[in-house]
Amino acid sequence: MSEPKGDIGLIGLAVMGQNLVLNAADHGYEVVVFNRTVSKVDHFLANEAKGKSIIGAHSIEELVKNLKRPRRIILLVKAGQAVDDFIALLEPHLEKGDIIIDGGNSHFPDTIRRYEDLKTRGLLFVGSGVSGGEEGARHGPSLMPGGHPDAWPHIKAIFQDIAAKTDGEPCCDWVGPSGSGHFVKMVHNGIEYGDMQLIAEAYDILKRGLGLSDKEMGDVFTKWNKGVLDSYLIEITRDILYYNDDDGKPLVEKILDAAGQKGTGKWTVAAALDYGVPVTLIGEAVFSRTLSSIKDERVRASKILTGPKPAFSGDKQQFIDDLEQALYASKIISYTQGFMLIREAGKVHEWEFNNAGLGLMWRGGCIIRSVFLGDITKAYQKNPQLESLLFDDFFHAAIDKAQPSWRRIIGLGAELGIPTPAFATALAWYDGYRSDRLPANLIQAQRDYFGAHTFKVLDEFVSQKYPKEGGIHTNWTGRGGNTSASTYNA
Ligand code: NBP
Repeated sequence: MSEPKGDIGLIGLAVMGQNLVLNAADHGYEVVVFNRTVSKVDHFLANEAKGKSIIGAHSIEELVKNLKRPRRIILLVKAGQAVDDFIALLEPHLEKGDIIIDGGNSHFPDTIRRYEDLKTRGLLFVGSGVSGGEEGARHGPSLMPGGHPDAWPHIKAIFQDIAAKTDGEPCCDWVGPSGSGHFVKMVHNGIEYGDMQLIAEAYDILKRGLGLSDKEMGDVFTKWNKGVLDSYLIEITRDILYYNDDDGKPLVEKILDAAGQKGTGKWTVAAALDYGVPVTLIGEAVFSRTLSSIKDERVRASKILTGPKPAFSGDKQQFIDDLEQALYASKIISYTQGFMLIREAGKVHEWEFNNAGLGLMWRGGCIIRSVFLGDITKAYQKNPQLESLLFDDFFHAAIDKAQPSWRRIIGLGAELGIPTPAFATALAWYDGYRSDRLPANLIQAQRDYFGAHTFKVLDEFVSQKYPKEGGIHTNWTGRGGNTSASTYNA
């Protein structure tokens, strides 16, 4: 057989796979494609890929045979068992040093498992986040590859060529080893949940609070998209609000108010709980979707339970300006929490994340792309060790400026009876984060009272009676003098 010509293989010719193949072909790469339902290969070649230099394979063996060494194969199939099944099918045909890249939305613990497993067999496994949907895959996605470091030199050129570009820089860089790429993609999706929830709350306030029409709300979003909130999600919300159905009425108002989810938001919150990181805003975003989905029960509740009737009677423009600031401040908190989660996961897994690089990867191509991510990149470029985004001068000043508006909006939401769970949790988190003393001392006392869980005292009260080491237990129903130092739970 003549020398293989394929630069890269791709398995999975659904929306993402097809578009990524066309993107790579446009950049001069020879792609070999395969799909479980083999007829889709021929259909793709005869239609979408017509006239392009793409090789169709009708078996795994044929796919592998057509690839240059080391073979590079991207899987873009449904996350879960399909990925394991294709790895098992590929393995017997691959050689040491060949590369398998999973570009689907796999859960990062699965990626860690696959990475470890394939490493023992000399195969280089990469889990890469791919964001930007169909449009991104076709014209430049944000790519977040992480896995076996030896794979990166072999995939760097193609990944950075097909990725989105911002200010001439590719929205793709090496994230780190093992499951770090998929971890970062998961957090990206969680942040996306948060951004969408914040925008939905702003829409609700504009609609129910101010009584604006969809066209008027579209105008507000048009203006916001020229300021600090300039982003893809604000832009598409503007378009959605302007979109009228055939009868001239806004289509969005006909849509059932029950939000779906595929699981990446839930995974982000579960990881936050596992690592003990207060990622409250994404948590609220996930729970808000679940509250929305119990539509029938909400309809029954709406007929039984009472509250204020939303009716605003102040300065509307001031309100809209306040809302913009409240949305901006809450978004800063959400990203602060997201980067905190990344920091803690980095410690647990010994992944050394480059936060400025992540900002750049998310700055273009993906769903959360925004001008704001450029500011995040700058903050981490200025100080790669930045402990919290809020400690950066730019974000510190932005939060300071937004604070009065932010507080007014949450107060008004409560007064008008319009739920603002994401705005409110962001502010509550901010007030908690900036408190050097929280009421957790009382919780510790309660835990010791009913469960002898012990407590520690503040440094200034450390003494023979209250030693620093070990837990202290008190008989709370006694009258003093019966505190005992204990090593219980120490
Ligand atoms: P889907 O997630 O709908 O997957 C379709 C592909 O998976 C087809 O090639 C299908 O083969 C294959 N497949 C299925 Br379904 N079950 C299989 C099984 N048991 N064994 C082998 N192959 C199986 O496609 P997509 O929307 O293009 O997404 C691909 C990946 O990219 C997913 O992990 C997704 O989460 C991720 N992603 C999607 C988006 C997006 O906007 N859609 C964005 C970012 C990431 P068949 O043709 O034979 O049925």
